[in-house]
Amino acid sequence: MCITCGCNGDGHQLHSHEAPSHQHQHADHQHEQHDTDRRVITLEQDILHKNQLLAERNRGFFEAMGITALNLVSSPGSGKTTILERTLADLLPDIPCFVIEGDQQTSCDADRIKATGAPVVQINTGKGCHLDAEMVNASIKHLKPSQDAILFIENVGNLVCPAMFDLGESARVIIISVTEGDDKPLKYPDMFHSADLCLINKIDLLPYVNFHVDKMIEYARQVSHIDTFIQVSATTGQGMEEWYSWLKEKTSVEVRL
Ligand SMILES: Nc1nc2c(ncn2[C@@H]2O[C@H](COP(=O)(O)OP(=O)(O)OP(=O)(O)O)[C@@H](O)[C@H]2O)c(=O)[nH]1
Ligand SMILES: [Mg+2]
Repeated sequence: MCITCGCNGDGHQLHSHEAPSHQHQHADHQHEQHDTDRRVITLEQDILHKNQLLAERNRGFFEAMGITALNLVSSPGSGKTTILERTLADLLPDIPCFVIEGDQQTSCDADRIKATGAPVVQINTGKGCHLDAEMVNASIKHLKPSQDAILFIENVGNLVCPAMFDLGESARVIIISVTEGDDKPLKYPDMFHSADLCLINKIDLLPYVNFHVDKMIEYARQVSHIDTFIQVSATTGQGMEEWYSWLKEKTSVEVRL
């Protein structure tokens, strides 16, 4: 269970049959459960409201500085850090880039980013399963990103909770790798619904896995407003130029604003 957002699975549905003799007991339980649910919902609203206020402060700072802040979300291991490593190697020093790394434990990812030469801050969320606006706010005070920079925020690998937490980002980039299965958009619609761009990573592995790119895109279109899907391989570099073009376009729009 995540102690920050309380995502302990309450409210889930089980598609199984119940014995009729337990109906009365079940009604009492439902009543108690209803009270608990109300408390959980109130707490969740408070947390999200506080998060939203801080997210807007972050957004104001990014806009004033002409910073393009990108929130990278995905399930664990889809290749966020590998994409960043290659991106930073190719874009630095032409474009100033800064990185915030989010993981429950370790500084492994920050160490990998540091090796590229980009300034980086690692956040360890402990039991938490997502970054929030307060963590980002504290990190930017350390990181001090410069004007017109790109700030990459690698969220904790998780396709559920990060969807709820606005960090004040300019855009949200969802990464799905071809080893995860093409049905992910239908199973985790909130995460896809909140994203602006989808990177389909590890396409070098397409010949070896049962993943249909067209089907995945069709599912994502059913649950989101994403109109740009870029197929990449962070390992071979295939498709990365298209990603860089998107980044450059995004950066120039932010600067123009
Ligand atoms: N074949 C292949 N492997 C990749 C590619 N991108 C990443 N990987 C591998 O996938 C594994 C996970 O990559 P990471 O970049 O650490 O993934 P991540 O999303 O940052 O993982 P977390 O931070 O733990 O959520 C590593 O072994 C990478 O080498 C790719 O394009 N092709
Ligand atoms: Mg990583």
